[in-house]
Amino acid sequence: MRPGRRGSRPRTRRRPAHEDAVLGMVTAVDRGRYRCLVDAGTPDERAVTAMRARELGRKGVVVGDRVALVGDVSGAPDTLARIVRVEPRTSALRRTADDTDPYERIIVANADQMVIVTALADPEPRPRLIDRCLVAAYDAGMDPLLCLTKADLAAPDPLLEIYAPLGVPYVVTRRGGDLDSLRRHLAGRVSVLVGHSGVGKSTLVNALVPDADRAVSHVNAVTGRGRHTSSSAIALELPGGGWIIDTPGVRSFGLAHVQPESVIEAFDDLAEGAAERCPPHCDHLGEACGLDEWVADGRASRARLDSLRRLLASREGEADR
Ligand SMILES: Nc1nc2c(ncn2[C@@H]2O[C@H](COP(=O)(O)OP(=O)(O)OP(=O)(O)O)[C@@H](O)[C@H]2O)c(=O)[nH]1
Ligand SMILES: [Mg+2]
Repeated sequence: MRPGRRGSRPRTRRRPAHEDAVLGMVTAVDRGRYRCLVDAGTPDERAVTAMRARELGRKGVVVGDRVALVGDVSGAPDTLARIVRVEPRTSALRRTADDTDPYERIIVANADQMVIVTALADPEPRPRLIDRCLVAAYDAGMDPLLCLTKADLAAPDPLLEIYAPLGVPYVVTRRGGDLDSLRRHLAGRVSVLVGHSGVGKSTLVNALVPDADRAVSHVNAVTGRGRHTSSSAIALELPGGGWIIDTPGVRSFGLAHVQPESVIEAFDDLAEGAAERCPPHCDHLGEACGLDEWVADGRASRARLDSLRRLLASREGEADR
């Protein structure tokens, strides 16, 4: 292949078939090296370290991606394979750095459930961040699960009341408590943990995956903030089947890339009303929105509409205040 200047790649795709490639799942990314699990669940299961092949171009490779590997795929110490292809993703969790900077980053691929981890205290819950995570989950086509931690420090009721109209499933955990309910929700699925630093994501992972050995740290008593102990995403296999992906704490969740349509799709009762009563490109926040009438006619509840509007409004303004 001729080197070619940036942005002027030849348009013909001369991609070798790589028929001998093996498939793997990316479980961790560290400074340009990708850890991939190959032949999972078989006696040949092994972790292969790989780099990106040139032919991938600018395509990003993230935790959760299914990739095709060539070269030395033995997984022996000091060997390095090459990722030559990224399989189409079933989901992509994206965030924008902030709302005014539309540069999108994909954080995790192929997860089917977003576990929104929120501490009931220390640090204080931030409903606005929860709302934004919900929007990101609906946009990515992932099922949300609310996980309220540190119930030994504060009661979950006020927060649960806010989310009742949305019908988001939830689990409540506490120090020393059992995780049976959470385990049931995670079984057999690929779940990504998302939440502010210090809410207890890695603590959960350590309890769920016996040899995970994720570092955990204390919440600063003065600022009430976590220390961003975890610095990159990692996927770990659950003993009962399924995967859990720990991610670094987020301060905000930029949503500049999200369209209102992808949020309202998660609300069957209101999506029908929007199709029937709203003008094209309705933002569902202004005067012209037909959903108030839809609710007045008894076709959906006021609480549902208020919740939808709160989520839509959370897309606007500063990322997290
Ligand atoms: N009281 C109480 N403390 C908890 C609970 N769960 C976690 N913690 C504590 O909260 C602190 C932060 O936990 P981590 O697991 O490191 O939090 P994290 O969400 O992984 O944080 P980042 O990696 O920075 O995003 C640790 O000191 C934990 O021991 C809980 O249920 N109750
Ligand atoms: Mg952590």
